[in-house]
Amino acid sequence: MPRVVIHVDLDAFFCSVEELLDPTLAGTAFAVGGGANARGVIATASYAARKFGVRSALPTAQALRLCPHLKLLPGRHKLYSQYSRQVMALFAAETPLMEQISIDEAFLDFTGDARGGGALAAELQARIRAEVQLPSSFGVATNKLVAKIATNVGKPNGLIVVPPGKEAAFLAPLPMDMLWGAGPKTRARLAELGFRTIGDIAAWPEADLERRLGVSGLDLARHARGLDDRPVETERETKSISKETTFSRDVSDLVTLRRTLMELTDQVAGSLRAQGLAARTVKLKLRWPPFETITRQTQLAQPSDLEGEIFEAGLALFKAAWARGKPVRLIGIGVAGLQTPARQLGLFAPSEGAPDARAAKLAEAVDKIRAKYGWDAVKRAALLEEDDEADG
Ligand code: TTP
Ligand code: MG
Ligand code: MG
Repeated sequence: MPRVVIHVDLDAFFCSVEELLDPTLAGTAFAVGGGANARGVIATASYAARKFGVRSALPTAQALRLCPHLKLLPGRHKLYSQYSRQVMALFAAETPLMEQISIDEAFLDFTGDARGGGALAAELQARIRAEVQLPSSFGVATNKLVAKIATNVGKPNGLIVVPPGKEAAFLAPLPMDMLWGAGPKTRARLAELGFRTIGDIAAWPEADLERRLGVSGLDLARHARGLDDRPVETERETKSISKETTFSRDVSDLVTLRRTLMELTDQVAGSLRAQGLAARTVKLKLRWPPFETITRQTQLAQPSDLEGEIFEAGLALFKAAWARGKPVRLIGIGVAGLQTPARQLGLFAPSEGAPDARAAKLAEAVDKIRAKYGWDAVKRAALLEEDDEADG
């Protein structure tokens, strides 16, 4: 049975809340964001302002050059959170299979519901409009990837249903940029190779994409064909271990961010080993001002309980998600897909002296010392180094 995955994202969310409280804003070019002096950026812009090129994350000074009559509002985040909770509660009452992925966005899994995805989405959209007075867009498909793209294609006030079997055909004519999940570097590489549409990627030999882009090339090839088997995961049922840090002041230098990520990974891996578990999935969480939170995840080739392997995967996610210099408020790393370590099963046990075996022995020794003398008795050399690294 094909899955029924619904993706929903509120339209111009912060602006829509402002408009709700001040209807004279309707149809005008306005934005929520920081001031033009200092280093203010646009959090979001009304659709009327978007016609001038005003976008999220654009420096406010630049936005005012594009649209001199732009009305700027400072933002009321508590209020936006309240509206967000109201909308999410409405979804949660309809299905336990809900995954909130940002303040205004969620996946809902309605597989097996007799009402059908299209009707359900229409009903939810009408209820958000009637009960919370906010505009939203919906995408319905057999998986998360295609559902989210359908939402984006239909925005604003959209509702697009992609029937089972039509995923690749739906994606093919769309610009490559709509294939979410690919980091800026991968996108740049793809543009260099001359790809324009998602169909261009789908038509390209998979092996060549892998050769040029590594594992992310394989993901990309699958995604371009509309294939995606990631489940809709509720917070509760995702068994995972994670650590995160909220900085007292936003941090934008790579050295600090990288070191923090490694410290957190060190704790996560230690906790995995303490429980005799290895992880298949590595997740990264980032938050930047005002409070947009993103999560990214990737699969390891083999389950691991070693900080080196988990860190490498986490750092790759970080580099794909982070634009150099962007201030970060929170960084976190987590693991999921927990199982007993493959190493102990011995099936693919690396030979003694192989890098993996050495790393495992080192980890074991570190755990012993820490058990005896405390966590800080051992610090990874890389945590002590202050050298920046090449942007690779
Ligand atoms: P989005 O859903 O990305 O954007 P949006 O709801 O404003 O517009 P649309 O979905 O119709 O394209 O983000 C939700 C809110 O998160 C947005 O209203 C403001 C905030 N936000 C930021 O503060 N900074 C950002 O860079 C982004 C992308 C969003
Ligand atoms: Mg939105
Ligand atoms: Mg959103």
